[in-house]
Amino acid sequence: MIVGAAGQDGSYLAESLLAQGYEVCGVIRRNSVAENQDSRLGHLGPGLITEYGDLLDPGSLDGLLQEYQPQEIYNLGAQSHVQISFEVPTYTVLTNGVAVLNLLELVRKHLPDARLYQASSSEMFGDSVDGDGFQRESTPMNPVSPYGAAKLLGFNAARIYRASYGLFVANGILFNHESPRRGSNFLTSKVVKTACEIAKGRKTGLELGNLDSMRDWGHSRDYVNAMQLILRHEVAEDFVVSSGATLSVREFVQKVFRRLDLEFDEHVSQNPKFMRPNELPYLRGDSSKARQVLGWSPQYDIESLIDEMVDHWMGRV
Ligand code: F7E
Repeated sequence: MIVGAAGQDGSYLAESLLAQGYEVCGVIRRNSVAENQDSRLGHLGPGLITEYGDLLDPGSLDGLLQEYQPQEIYNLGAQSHVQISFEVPTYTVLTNGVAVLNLLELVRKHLPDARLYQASSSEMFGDSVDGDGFQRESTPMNPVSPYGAAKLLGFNAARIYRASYGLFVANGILFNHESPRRGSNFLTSKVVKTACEIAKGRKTGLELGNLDSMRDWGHSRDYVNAMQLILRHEVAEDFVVSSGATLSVREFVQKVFRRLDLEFDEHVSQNPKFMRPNELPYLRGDSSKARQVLGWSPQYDIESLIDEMVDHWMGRV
């Protein structure tokens, strides 16, 4: 069962599990535009069972857990946009934090032998970084956004239920991961989509917020593979999943613009509208534990990620 199946990661995960012969139930939220509801899932055909459910409606999940009795549950549902979490903080904390507790309670009561993967995030580290410039499983967490604080509640709830009740609950602490399926209000998709529009003469400018923050970007396809390894590992543990490289927003934009023969200074400007009340300045993950213990390694680097996103958006805009 994938809670949040219609998202970027949910769709890649469903695809991968179906290809391995799993029976997959994807839990999706009702969207007023029906076409948007399964726009990332349509290509999977009838093999994927989809059901309406909502993390804020524990009764809906209760019914689905009892009906399907899943052996593996991936909780990928969230309000996933950090800037928007400053605008809807209560909603974000309820969805990304309190709802995880509700889900854990349901699993404890009805499916204590099931395995649960909880989508935790590098945003939980906030402004905390080890002396060598990396964040890893042992790095203290000091979130700087409602999103990060809410994810930290979910993360801690998972650890508490694992320690207190012996449930198999594992956290993946995933750093930024992107793809052609990334929503276009996240940095990478916004940059690539707009750069393609500029290259085709349909737009002239790209307005962004903070250009100096540093991120560790990988590909969603690689990261959903890590999720599966985490869930199938013999013991429930927490793992950082990251590329290990870091790049500023400015450097990311420059790479995309070079790929399309565009000049950064001619097109890019800053607009306070896209600045956050507080910014997480620097992320670089040390995923040695996942690489050594799980044998995980990413297939994509930043260049092949950008190539795939540019090819996608050049075909779309
Ligand atoms: O921003 C800066 C922005 O919104 C990346 C989510 O998946 O990863 C993601 O969170 C950086 C930030 O991702 C714009 O200030 C500049 O420094 O793509 P983003 P995020 O906030 O890092 C973590 C790991 C998650 O868990 C989250 O769910 O880019 N930035 N100008 C901008 N960002 C956006 N969105 N739009 C701009 O115009």
